[in-house]
Amino acid sequence: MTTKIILDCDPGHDDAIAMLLAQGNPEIDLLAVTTVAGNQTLDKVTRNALAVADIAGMTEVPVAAGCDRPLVRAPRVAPDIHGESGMDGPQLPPSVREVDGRHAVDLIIETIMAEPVGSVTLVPTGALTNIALAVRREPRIADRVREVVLMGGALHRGNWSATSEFNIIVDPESAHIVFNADWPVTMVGLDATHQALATPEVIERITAIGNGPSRFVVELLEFFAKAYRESQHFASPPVHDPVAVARVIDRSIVRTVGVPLDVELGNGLTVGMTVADLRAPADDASRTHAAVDLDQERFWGLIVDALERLDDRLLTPEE
Ligand code: PIR
Ligand code: CA
Repeated sequence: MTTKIILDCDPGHDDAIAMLLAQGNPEIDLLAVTTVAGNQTLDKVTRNALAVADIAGMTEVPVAAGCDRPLVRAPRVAPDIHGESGMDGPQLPPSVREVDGRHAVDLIIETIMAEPVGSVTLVPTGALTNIALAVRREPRIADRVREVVLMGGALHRGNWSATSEFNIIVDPESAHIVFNADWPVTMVGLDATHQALATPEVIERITAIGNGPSRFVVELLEFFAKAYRESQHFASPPVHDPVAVARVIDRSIVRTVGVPLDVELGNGLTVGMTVADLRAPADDASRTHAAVDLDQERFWGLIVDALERLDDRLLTPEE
């Protein structure tokens, strides 16, 4: 059984790897890639998404651009981590692909409404602006989506402020809408993604694959490692976004707890914090779940497997 997903992203080094995992894994049916301003401006992340779509051989997958700024707050980008292009490191030729003519919000709604109820999983790996607008514009998608499995938030610490993670703090109002809409939400936050470290051993394993997609990933990881060393005091960089995709492929790779979750919208110290109410016992039937642990060995196994398969696909001539 494959799972249909829409990947809403802001590539972004780790978003690019999430795209490759989604395209290369046989259990994922990638219906669309949509982009949102975050790591860099909308134009830049959309250009990057198209380039990654080329590398992944996504001939059938539409790539549509969405919102170019958060709902309420001023836009902000992360050049210290992702560079001026949003995906610094690899030298990429401009994509020959065209961006889809539809706005990402429309494409998300159309896609969900056209698929059977309960069949589409939304996987946002950037700010939640497109997803929030989609559920406001067409509230019926809340009942139709199987679940929202998002990279964002954290239970114990932030990365953009002491308490808050980048994807949430960039557009907390959108995050608030998404966390409080009546659909299941799994928050794959820093508690899990900070375990997805691209150590030298991991980079060696990916290098050993020796195909085009793997060389691209190694170049991404080399830039990302340097940025994370210099600006975040990390010995190896955490590869956040593919952890959300991995959770969709195999739930048991990411351990979660079922707890109430909400988003702080005040303008004080904790703006953009994802607040878990840990007073009640964890409940598997909770509408909201937070990731707490990652099976690192199986996670990297999925990445390696997907990169190997992508090469096969590129070698298969199209009829
Ligand atoms: C990663 C990101 C932003 C800032 C830093 N320091 C690191 C991006 C990633 O693409 C990921 O989706 C999320 N935001 C992690 O906070
Ligand atoms: Ca991202």
